[in-house]
Amino acid sequence: MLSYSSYMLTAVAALLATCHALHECPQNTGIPEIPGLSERGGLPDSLDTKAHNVVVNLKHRLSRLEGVLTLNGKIRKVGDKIFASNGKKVDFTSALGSCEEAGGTLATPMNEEENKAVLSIVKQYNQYAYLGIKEGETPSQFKYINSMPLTYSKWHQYEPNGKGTEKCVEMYTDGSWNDKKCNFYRLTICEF
Ligand code: MMA
Ligand code: CA
Repeated sequence: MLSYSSYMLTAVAALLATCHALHECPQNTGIPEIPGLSERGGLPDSLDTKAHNVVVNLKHRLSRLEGVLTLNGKIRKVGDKIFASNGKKVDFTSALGSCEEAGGTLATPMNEEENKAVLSIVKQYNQYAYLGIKEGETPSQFKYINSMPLTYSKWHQYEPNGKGTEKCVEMYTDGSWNDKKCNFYRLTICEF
């Protein structure tokens, strides 16, 4: 979790590109200011501190919300990604549809750290989950949903073995992957 002072640093950095350029500087946002960060906040006159203060407060507020969701086991944050599940077991197409409807996509671990974050949700529900990976036209060539080739994989021993007959990918409860037919009921895990 980021410290308060790192929010301030991040926010001050963000001050360099703000509402003046957009000609959309709010007069009164109704959002309480952070104590000590007053209207001018000791920043250069050229910067619109009020708009900047809005950025600081929104970032602080978002991080508190993320803290609650993390504490309650509702989300996993890894870098800029957030993984979450609705707890529902559905086929691949439905799972992808639910994720996209919520503004995300199916969980697609791109490295060991992300794979572990998805695994922790698989373990939380004790259910295998479909990943955002599908087999291309060439058998055994798996790709991301956006058609780009895989840059990371965690195949179980002897997988993938479907050779064109198992076009989806599930995560087992040890974090390893298996190519699998797409019409099973698997836990929906999305990334945002
Ligand atoms: C099932 C199915 C396959 C998987 C094998 C592993 C029998 O088929 O889940 O995708 O590769 O089990 O034994
Ligand atoms: Ca398989």
